[in-house]
Amino acid sequence: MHAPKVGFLASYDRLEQVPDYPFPEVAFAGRSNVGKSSLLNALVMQRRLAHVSATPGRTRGINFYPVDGAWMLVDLPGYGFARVSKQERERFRDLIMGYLLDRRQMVLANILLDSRHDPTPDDLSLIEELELHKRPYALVLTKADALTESQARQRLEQIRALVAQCEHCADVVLTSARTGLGRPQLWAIVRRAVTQRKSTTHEQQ
Ligand SMILES: Nc1nc2c(ncn2[C@@H]2O[C@H](COP(=O)(O)OP(=O)(O)OP(=O)(O)O)[C@@H](O)[C@H]2O)c(=O)[nH]1
Ligand SMILES: [Mg+2]
Repeated sequence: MHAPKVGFLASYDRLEQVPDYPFPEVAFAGRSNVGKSSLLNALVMQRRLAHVSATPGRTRGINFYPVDGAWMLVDLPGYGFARVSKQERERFRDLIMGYLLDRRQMVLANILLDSRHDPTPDDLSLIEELELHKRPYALVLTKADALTESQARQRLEQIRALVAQCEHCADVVLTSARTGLGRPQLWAIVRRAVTQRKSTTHEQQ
């Protein structure tokens, strides 16, 4: 794989502020602290692109990272973090759900699930919403370095079974931002989504 050329473009607090960029977008969403920013960095092999922190609630806006001048990675704030004000939680929810369900440019949402735990009720209701709205997503299990091989295999089977009947789940992949596990698979899933959108847009012209 070539090293992608990636930079930071902009951060927005509200969806209404986000311009109609003419590029396909691949988003990272999931509960607070699940490892979204870390995995985005690992995917493009840059250590300090998206801000990472042990304190949940680190990513507060919607952040755009252009890749090779052709498509965008989008880092979203996390959901399910109790220690922010009700007002801030509602702002996060509007931002995340508004983006994931309605953003026309979004070709894939990577929904991150912590491989060390069962999915939370918030995770499950997000997956349900994506299915209902026919939105393309992949389930990405994070922090697999903290599991034994058999625990990891069990978790992968559990999540695969969960989406066995789902129509819009592109894939389930086991990853670790720490070891790079699953990176080639995730890259392939992302590239496929971007390329598909490009070819359909081309056909329509
Ligand atoms: N063991 C392990 N820890 C990880 C991995 N990825 C991230 N972490 C840790 O998990 C914590 C949260 O990482 P972030 O990437 O900031 O998580 P986030 O989902 O972007 O968090 P918010 O922006 O706050 O929602 C940090 O302490 C990371 O070092 C991983 O693959 N393995
Ligand atoms: Mg983050």
